[in-house]
Amino acid sequence: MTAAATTALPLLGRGDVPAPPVRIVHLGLGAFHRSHQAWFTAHAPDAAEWGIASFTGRRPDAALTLAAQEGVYTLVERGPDGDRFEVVRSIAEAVDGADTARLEELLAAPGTAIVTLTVTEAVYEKDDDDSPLARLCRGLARRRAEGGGPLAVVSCDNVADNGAVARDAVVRLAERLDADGASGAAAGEPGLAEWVRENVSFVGTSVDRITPRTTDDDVAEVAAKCGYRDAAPVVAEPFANWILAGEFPAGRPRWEDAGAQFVEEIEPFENRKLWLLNGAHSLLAYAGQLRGHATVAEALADPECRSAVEAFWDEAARHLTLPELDVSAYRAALLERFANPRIAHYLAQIAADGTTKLRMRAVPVLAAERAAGRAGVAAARMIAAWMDFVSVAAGSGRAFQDPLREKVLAAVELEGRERTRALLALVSPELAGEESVVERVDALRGSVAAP
Ligand code: CS2
Repeated sequence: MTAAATTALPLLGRGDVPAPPVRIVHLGLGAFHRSHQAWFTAHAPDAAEWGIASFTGRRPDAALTLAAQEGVYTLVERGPDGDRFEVVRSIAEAVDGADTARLEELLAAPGTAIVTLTVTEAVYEKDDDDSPLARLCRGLARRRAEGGGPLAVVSCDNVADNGAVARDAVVRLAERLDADGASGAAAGEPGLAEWVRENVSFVGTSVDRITPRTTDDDVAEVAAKCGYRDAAPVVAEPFANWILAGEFPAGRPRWEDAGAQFVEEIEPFENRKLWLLNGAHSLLAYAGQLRGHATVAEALADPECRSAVEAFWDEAARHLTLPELDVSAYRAALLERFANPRIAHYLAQIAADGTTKLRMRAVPVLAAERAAGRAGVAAARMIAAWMDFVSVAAGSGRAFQDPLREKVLAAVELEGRERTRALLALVSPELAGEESVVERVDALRGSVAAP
């Protein structure tokens, strides 16, 4: 379809159907939020009662584009044999994250029952006043002051123990506001931190849906196949999974009827996802790029990368013992998902923020193997591949993103085992303190070489 023909098409919007009332506030309006939480909410039988106000984090323009089409967008479900198109209407408002007045107003509103988060792994470690979590805290201060009542915060980031990590980060920021006299609590009154401990439930989750970046071709395909203009479609694999544990004191959509699973204990499920899926992703991102591959599917087709992944899965599986985890079926499904030839999931995208990601994906498996009296060679190989990758990237001047980028660059300047030790300390200070681990990782440097 020509550009002129596309421009002549009607823009996607809500038509006569009103937006659902806002009861969920989301921080981190990106593609994954739209293929996952917004999609599950749209599929709940009570979707008409649960609208989402979604605030951008890093890309304000994403809110403008989506707001122009009244929050409505197309989900392109990309299976190995073709695409399915679906219009998702659960986002009632798409808002620029800089609009903190609207955020605070909605967080204080008694009708708001849930805050969901996709703010990226690294944000939970940030203490600056402008982080999304600091903005959340200021909104919660207003909710406390105005008597908006309890609510649930649901972290949907790939962080181990994400519920507790979110709670610790929010309480820490609330204590800071209390100490600065900025939380609105009068002297002698319980402060914001105490209010958060008593009124905010932090729900832990494991989230899963592979969602590569939308391309111009995807936008053109939607115009050609759907007969309307959508400047912000999202592409995702058919598979979607959401496992949650925790309380919702002000209610929630019936996500279980949309396929979500509620469990008592999230940790085993979280570990399965973080180690098997995300662990394999990180291993492929570093080893695969060193071997010249660009996408997950390409890297997995390389026997050397594939066997490194299988070896890592064997190690991780020894610590995933709950029968309902059904690790062999999960592994088989992952191989199929990763091999989907129609999804171009770029390794360069997955390689970002290595120090934070490896802490969740490789370190726990290595530590568990050592506790069981074994070396954890496959997990150590993943860390070594990251070291090789950042060394090559730094040497070639190629950009790479990491919250500890300056420290990574300084460590790369060192020589031999000292370099390995310094890099390992950025991923795990504990492991870097064990000489046998440093030696093991050092010996594995260069082991996934270019073909
Ligand atoms: C990936 C994840 O970029 C990454 O680090 O491992 O985004 C992954 O695709 C999702 O967690 C899949 O659910």
